[in-house]
Amino acid sequence: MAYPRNISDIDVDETKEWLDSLEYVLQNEGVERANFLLERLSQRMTKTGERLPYTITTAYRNTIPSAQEAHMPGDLFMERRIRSLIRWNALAMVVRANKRQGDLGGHISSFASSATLYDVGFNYFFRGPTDREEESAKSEEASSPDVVGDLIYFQGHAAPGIYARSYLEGRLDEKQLDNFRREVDGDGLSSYPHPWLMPDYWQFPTVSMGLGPLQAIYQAHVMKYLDSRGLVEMGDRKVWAFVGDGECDEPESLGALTLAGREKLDNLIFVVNCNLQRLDGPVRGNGKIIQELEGSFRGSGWNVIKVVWGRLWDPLFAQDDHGLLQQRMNETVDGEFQNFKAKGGGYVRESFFGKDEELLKMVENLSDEDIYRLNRGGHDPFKVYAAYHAAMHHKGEPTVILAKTVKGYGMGDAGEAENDTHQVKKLNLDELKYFRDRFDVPLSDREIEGIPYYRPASDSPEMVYLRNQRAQLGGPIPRRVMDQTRLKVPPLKALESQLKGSGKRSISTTMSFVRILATLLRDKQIGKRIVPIVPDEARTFGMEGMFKQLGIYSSVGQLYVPEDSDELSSYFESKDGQVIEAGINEAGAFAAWIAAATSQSTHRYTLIPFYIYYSMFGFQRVGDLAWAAGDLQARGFLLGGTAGRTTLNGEGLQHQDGHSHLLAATVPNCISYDPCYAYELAVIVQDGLRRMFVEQEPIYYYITVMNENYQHPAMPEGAEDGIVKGMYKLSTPSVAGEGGTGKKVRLLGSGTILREVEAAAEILAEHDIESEVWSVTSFTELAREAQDVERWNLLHPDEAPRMSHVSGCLAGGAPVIAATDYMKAVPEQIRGSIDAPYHVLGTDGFGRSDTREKLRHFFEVDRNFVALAAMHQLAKAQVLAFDEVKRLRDQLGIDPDKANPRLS
Ligand SMILES: Cc1ncc(C[n+]2csc(CCOP(=O)(O)OP(=O)(O)O)c2C)c(N)n1
Ligand SMILES: [Mg+2]
Repeated sequence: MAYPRNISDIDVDETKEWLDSLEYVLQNEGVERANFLLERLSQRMTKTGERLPYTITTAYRNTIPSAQEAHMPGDLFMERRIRSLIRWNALAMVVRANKRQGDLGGHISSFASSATLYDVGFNYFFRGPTDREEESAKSEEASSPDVVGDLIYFQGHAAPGIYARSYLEGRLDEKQLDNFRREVDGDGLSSYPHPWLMPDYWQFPTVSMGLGPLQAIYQAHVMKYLDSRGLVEMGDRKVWAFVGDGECDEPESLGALTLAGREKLDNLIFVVNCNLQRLDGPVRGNGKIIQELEGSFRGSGWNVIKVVWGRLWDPLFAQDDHGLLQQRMNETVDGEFQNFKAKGGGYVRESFFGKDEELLKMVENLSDEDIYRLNRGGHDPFKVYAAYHAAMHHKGEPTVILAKTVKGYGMGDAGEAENDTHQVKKLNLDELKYFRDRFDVPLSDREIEGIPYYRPASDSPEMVYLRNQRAQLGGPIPRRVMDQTRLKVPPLKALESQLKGSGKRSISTTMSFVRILATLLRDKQIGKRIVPIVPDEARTFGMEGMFKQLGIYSSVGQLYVPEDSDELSSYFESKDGQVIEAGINEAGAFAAWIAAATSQSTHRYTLIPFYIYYSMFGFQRVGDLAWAAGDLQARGFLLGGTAGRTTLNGEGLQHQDGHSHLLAATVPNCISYDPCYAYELAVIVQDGLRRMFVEQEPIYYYITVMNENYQHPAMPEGAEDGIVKGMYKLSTPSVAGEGGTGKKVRLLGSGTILREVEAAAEILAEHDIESEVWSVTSFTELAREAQDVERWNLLHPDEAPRMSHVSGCLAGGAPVIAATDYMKAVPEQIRGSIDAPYHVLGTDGFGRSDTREKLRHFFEVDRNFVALAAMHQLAKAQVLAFDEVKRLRDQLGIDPDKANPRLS
């Protein structure tokens, strides 16, 4: 129901009586009692079966009454001067970049609207990480909250403003500013917040809209988790997320609000910059974004602080005895509010106040200019300070500040509140002069022509003030500091049980993974750092035993006796639970994984997260988060469970994953493996621990694990190196005849399809064909290394060429056949490195439910197809006759007119 409902007052006296009663209670018994009465009234009302007569939103005004605002202690004028310089330098940076260097882009109007929102935070609230070396050295123990500071998600398009402040602070120089968006040569500033490109500066990539708010919520959640488990004390640290109002249309932005409300994340503060505009035009021209967001956030259990109006409006509201001004505010849609800032004070007088004689009278003593200057809350440092102050001290709920601003504030004709302001990157001289005058930037007409940066002398009052404010808050931000402590990770022999084979027992690699995880969890050095994360899928992977053993994290523990309390592995929630059960929420689980996988920089305390999920609902579903994880230099393990198009046999088209390895390969620092045997998995996990947590490589791991049960052999001696490089040779079946038959093929297999390849070797042996069988644990890693080698050879033509691992393994001319449970494009990646005929079998096409045997035949990756492909290659190489291939085809019952799985 829209607010306000359009009902007229049919009994003014009765209304007055009710209101007087409320007023009496408020004055004599206080807000709590008034609230109690209202709640009783509303309870009574619901008995009628009617919807409640009031809505979840409040009137279109500031939540904090002006009399209750905390007072900003600093020097307003000084801060305005500093802010104006930041505004100017941010603008100059973008305009210069586009004037001197062609169309490198950049944004002016976003930061123009949020400068005050950031400034008040920088001056009074955002605590920076301290630089105490001894503190980070102590990181075996929990680091203390004053060391690590607050975590701030800056809106991506506001980056120029953040750089401009760092410039004033002396952290960046003019050359760096001039190299904004020139990232290739190393000393430039990245277009947006990217820790990969500026690892000592940016903490969080936010420019893919929606990912910032989602990650911030899980960041706050994981912060509480760490505190609750006694690993990192939270203190009053905060996570701040600056979000665009247009950005709130992303499902990811609002999708996790209820988690924040439910978990009472009072360490989380959202600031939504409600400049009413997005890229193309108004966010809600026909409605009111602030009201809409208020409803969503309140409904999700958030403390909502609206900062709609600046203090210049206060006297007008004070005169609004009949609520007319409020009524006018409530009924005006955002499209009109935008007009008011684009078209000037005269227009506002006429079309806003002009609706009513009484309203017109209110502003009769104000000039059009005065009316235009009636400021919005997000541009008033006092109002913003009061809101931040209230948010900082609010307990038991996360807070959102809905701050109303003007997009392109101060840009005048260059784009202030105009629909195309988002794209403005160039200003003409008159527009620059307007901006300079608007903010009193001390540059002459002549000077301004060169659009210079402006930084007062280091000992000027402005610079001293600026530095002092930050010094009191622990130093400059943004700043990313890594804990470089190398962990002591268990050696491979700790995973002995997985190395020696499963004997007669058939197990899946998922089971093997669960055992590896259990071993690591028991490890004295790293056990407590491990964070198992599941999206309502623990039972799928046989991990329910961990519920009781480790506990599922819940901020309130367990308020009920679980239904299965008498069972060994009952559902056990606890305040210090180690497992993060994210519910059916892959994006949220991934965001929790990211928060844990970056704790080395956000908490200076290393966590080792393992997130296990249905592989189909991984990269394909949350691929952009996986990309952000790369940028973030996240360290941890992703386990794609029930993996493989034909290995997950009974779930069908939307579950069977044949492409996650392709998608994983698109993230440059994601290392992916598709192991078949338990010992391979053990080697890969142990090597991953070493690379990420001892060698500190900025990589993360994606490993597919499967639910097919089979016997696992013991690790062949010396296989470790090949396993991590991506391929190694398994034993070769013997073939009749001294010195072989001269008919030889090389067979490559990965995942469980390796077992089909091994079986194919047996079929081929029956036809006197000798096979070398190779287990390929990662086509992607092989291809990457081969490309790197090729590149090195290209750049060093005068030196002895290097050879890639894959080329070394597959030297010689015998045909090579590769089979995988993934798309053909996965093994195709190494074609260029093979100097022999190469045939690839893969599972292109939509999955479907059936038995594994049927599916492998359908997708043409079973032992028969491997054998057929091998023989066909030998025929092409004139080693045997095509007739023999046809005979084998018929003997194996392969229908030549079989449907093409890619298209059927
Ligand atoms: C996922 C995604 N989609 C689209 C964009 C392109 N984009 C960049 S800024 C922008 C408009 C932003 O509007 P808003 O969130 O209101 O921020 P403002 O600049 O108004 O503060 C768009 C569509 C993006 N960066 N990310
Ligand atoms: Mg906006």
